[in-house]
Amino acid sequence: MIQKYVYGNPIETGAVVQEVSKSEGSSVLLHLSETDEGLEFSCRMNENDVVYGLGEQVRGINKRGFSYISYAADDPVHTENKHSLYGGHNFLILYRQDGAEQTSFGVFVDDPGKVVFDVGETKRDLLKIRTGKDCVVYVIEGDSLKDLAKQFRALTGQSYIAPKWAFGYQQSRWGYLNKSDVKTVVENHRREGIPLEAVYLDIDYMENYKDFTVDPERFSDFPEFVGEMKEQGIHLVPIIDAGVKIERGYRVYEEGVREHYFCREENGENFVGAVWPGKVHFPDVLNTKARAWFGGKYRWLIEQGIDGFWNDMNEPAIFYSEKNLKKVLHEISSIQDDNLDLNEFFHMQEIVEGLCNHPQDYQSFYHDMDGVTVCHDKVHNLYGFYMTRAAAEAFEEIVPDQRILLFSRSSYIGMHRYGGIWTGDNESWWSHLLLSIHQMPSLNLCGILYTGSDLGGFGSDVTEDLLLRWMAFAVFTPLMRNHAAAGTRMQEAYQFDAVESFRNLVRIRYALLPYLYSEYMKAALSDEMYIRPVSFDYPKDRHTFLVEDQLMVGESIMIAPVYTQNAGGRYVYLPEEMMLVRLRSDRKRTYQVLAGGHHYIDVALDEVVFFVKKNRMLPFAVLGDDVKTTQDVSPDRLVWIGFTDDWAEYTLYDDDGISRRYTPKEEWKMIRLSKGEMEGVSADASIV
Ligand code: MIG
Repeated sequence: MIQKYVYGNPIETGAVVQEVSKSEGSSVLLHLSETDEGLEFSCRMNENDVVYGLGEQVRGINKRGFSYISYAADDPVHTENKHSLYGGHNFLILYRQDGAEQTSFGVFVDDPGKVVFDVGETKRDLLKIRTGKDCVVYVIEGDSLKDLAKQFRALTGQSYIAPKWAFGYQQSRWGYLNKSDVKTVVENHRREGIPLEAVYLDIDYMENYKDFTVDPERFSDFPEFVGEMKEQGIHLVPIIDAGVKIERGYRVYEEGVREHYFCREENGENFVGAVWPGKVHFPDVLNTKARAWFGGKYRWLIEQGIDGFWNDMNEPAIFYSEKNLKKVLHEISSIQDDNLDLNEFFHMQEIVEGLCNHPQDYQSFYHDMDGVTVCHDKVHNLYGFYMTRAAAEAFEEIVPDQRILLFSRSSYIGMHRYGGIWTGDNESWWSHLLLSIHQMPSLNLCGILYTGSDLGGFGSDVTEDLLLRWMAFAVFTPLMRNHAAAGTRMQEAYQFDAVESFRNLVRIRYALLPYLYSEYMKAALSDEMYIRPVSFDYPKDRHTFLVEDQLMVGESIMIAPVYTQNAGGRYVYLPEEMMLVRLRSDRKRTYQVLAGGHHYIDVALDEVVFFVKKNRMLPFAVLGDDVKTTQDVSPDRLVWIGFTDDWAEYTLYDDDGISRRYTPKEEWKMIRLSKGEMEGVSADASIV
């Protein structure tokens, strides 16, 4: 059951697709009070209450004990003291394990401005949500965690479906400067027998960082190059940045100015910020016409054979605004001849550093939301969503029956209908591998299924062992992309001594593809979660609510990644008897039945392990020696891995992977096998 409460005069955000009639008053589950700045919703939390959700954020799966602020931030240092990352995902579930006085519920705050979730940071037993004066609050009640998640998804719409090739292994780096760099990456993967599906083009492919241009020298004869890559099974995925370079004669800029498609200041002049291209204007993607115009620009690249994009810098990130820079430079020049004391020195340092993503800049420009002028600050979290929506809506016109890969850095609830996200500029830190493990279920709960982190870490130098562990985890995340920042250690799999281990890890991903793709598609088409906290499947087991580093992936398996350096394995909690699957490679598989409870599992650096639930099974592809892409994974050559002492069933989903005709449910293939027909250990075998 969903209740909708409307406060003030809220902006239509497009987050919700289901009609819900308005309820009077306020929810009895949340105590409402008004402050000078806005509204405050609060609720007491019992000792054992668990809070899930909030999407892309720092800290754990259970969000208790910290404050999270939805205000999209271009902040590349994702440490646990931060309150905001790139998204605004204002949905959480408060799950009550005991105490029948109130039920569990979900709450979605539809307010695209700043929203604060104090989940027991200030007071341990108090949840406080602070919003603006104008917002819509949806309160969802239901029978179970899965049911609450599903109702929320019905409210906000079906998750984006990527082409099947985007479930293959992908390589990226900021700093592939020309065609020859890209070719080298492809050649090395092919030479080493590491499957590869896509190479990303970061900002270096453009001419002076201008959107919808390709550098004519470094990437000459671009359509031919795209075609040549495609012949080798490689998709090129260019980046699109939010800011449009101010440059006379540059078509996108000139059209935008002429048609008034850019965000404006109060005095009507186009707002000027600076990002990679230098000074830019920001397309007003919240305006229907401007959005159609900007989205239409992607056509130029699609016509050259491009079928995937990543949208960056769309918080939007602003290195500095023209206005603020003037002010700061003026202030600095005025103290030029002074004998600065330390306070003055630190002040100077602060104002220079503060130029980046300055709150005042976000308050100083405006959108024309189809006739209504709205200050950016009030709708800040919508920008990345609407930039991505611009592209997705255009794709429907340009290639109505073809799936295009699309994901964004910034996002808001509702964007999951148009594309996925990647989790931005993490670091080559072990703690960020764990952070990624935490973020996946939280994002899935918010509808964002197509997602993953920069494997190996974006900033800093990766080490071989970290990349191995990271990839062993990412075998299970829909987006499996190795990406790194310019200036860091080269981190393609073939750069390391353990190249054979990397090959095995990627091949394991391809062997699991029939399962992973099937589970992704079923989750997307049925409004379910592809990756979940363990408690979602075992809510009666109190222990599972304490598990912060194991995840359910699809309907059949649980994973327990190793994320600690020099650990030769880890402790795992099994909520029931399960079958441990150990993959040395896609061909070396061993099985072992483990009793419910705590176990220590050895996991070598080059192994993937997972656990099959009782009476479940999964398809596993038999790969040829030379698998290059997802095209080489044959749906007809499967073995079934299962754990049962009798029989098991599995609904196998498959389709052409590229059209938007998703096989109707009646045709989903139900497969029923007895234990003799599958690989594994019978559940009545001896238990360890
Ligand atoms: O200011 O395009 O998160 O993935 O490589 C940095 C360069 C801009 C940030 C993205 C990152 C990308 C980088 N971009």
